[in-house]
Amino acid sequence: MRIDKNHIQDTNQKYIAEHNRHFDFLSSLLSGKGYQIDSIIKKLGDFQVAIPSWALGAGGTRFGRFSFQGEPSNLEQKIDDVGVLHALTRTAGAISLHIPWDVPNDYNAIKEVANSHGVTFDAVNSNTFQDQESARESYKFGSLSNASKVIREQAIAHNIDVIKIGDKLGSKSLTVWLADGTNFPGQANFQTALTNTQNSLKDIYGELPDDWKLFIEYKPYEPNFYSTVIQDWGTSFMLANECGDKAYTLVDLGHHLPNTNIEQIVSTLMLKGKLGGFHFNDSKYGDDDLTVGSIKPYALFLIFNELVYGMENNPQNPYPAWMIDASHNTKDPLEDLMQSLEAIQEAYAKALLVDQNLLREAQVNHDVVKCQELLQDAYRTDVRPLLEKARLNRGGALHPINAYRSLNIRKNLIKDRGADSVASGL
Ligand SMILES: [Mn+2]
Repeated sequence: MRIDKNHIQDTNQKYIAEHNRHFDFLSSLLSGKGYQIDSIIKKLGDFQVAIPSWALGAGGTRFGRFSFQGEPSNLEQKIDDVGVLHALTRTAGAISLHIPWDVPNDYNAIKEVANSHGVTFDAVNSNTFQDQESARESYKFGSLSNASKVIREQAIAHNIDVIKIGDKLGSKSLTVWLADGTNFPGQANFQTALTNTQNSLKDIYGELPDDWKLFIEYKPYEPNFYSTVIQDWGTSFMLANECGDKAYTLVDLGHHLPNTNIEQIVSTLMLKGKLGGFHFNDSKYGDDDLTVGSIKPYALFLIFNELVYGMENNPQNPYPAWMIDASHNTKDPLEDLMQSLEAIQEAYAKALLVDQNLLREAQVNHDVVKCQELLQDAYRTDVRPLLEKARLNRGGALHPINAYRSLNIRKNLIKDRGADSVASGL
C-alpha cells in the first residue's frame, strides 16, 4: 500500500482556497504581533513523531479485543502503515519497534521498505512483561528486579538482544519499561527489588553502543496494584544517574496518578539534562492510552510550553525522542494516530506562540494575571492553518483524515490483507 503523491495533491484541491484564506488571516495577525511565521512553520515541519509498531492494529482490554479489519500482520506491513501516516501528515517519519514481535527476517529488505517511505527506526522496546513461548524462565514475579538471578539474567540477555537488533536497523536508543512490582504488601523486599533493578540496568547499559541512549520509563501502578519498582520519575531519574550519561528518564503521559503536574516534571528533568524521551497519549483516569489531546488538551499545551522553553534554554538536555504510545479500541488505528499527530502539532504550535520574554517580565513583576493572559492568549489561537501550511510545504495532505477517507485507504488495506488480518504483538 503506497499513496501516490499526486493523489494527495488532488485531495488538497478541494481545500486549498479555504486554507489560503485562513492562513493569510492568521499570518497577518501573527506577523503584526512580531512572530516569525516561517520559523514556526519550519519547526512544525521538523517535528517528527515515532509511531509504535503496536499501535497500528486494534488494541484491547482484559475484557476483550475487537479487531479492526486489514491490520498489518507483519513488520513490512507495519512500516507500510507508518508510511501511509507519514505520506499524509509528513510528521510520522519514524517507527518504534517492539521485540520480540518485530524481529526482521531480512534486515536489508526491511531497511529498504522503511527507506522507501522516508521512515527511520526510533527507539527499540524490550518486553519482559509477559512470557514468550520459547522462554525458559517466567516473568510472573518480575524480570530485572526478580529475586532469582537466573530470571534476571534472562531479562538482561533479552534487552541486550534488543540492542543488537536495533543496532542493525539504525536505531539509537533502547526503551525499558518494567511491569515489575507487587500486588500485596510484604510480597517482595522493596530495597532488594530496587537494587536488583539498578544492577540489571547497569549490565544492560554496559552493552549500549557509544552513540546510543537508554530510556527508563516509570509507572505508578498496573499491572501490579500495590507497588511498582520504577514507580515515578524520581526513581527513574535516580536509576538513570546511577547508570551514566547515556541513560535518561522517559515520560509517558499516562503513567501518572490523576492530576500530577507533568509539566513540572518535564521542566525539572530538562533542567537536569535527563529528559530522554516522551510517550504521548491522553487519559481520564489512569493509563487509558487514549488519543493525544482528546481529554486534556490544555494540560498538553502546558507540557509543550515547558518543552519549548527547555529546548531553547537547556543545552544540557539532548533533543528528546518523541513517540506516541496509545491504544485504539474503537477507532480505525490510523485515523486515531492522525488525530494524535494533529493534537501534538497543535500543542507545539501554540507553545511556540507563548512570548517567553513577556512571560518572564510578568513573572518577575509578580503580575499573575498577565502570566495567565499570555499563556491563554497563545492557547486560544487557532493554529491549524500553520499546521496545514507545514504539511502542504512538504507534500502532505491539507486534511489528512479527509484524504485518508476519500482515497479509500482502509478499504484498500482490507482488500490487500484481508478482513481478518490481525496485527501481531497486541
Ligand atoms: Mn509508554
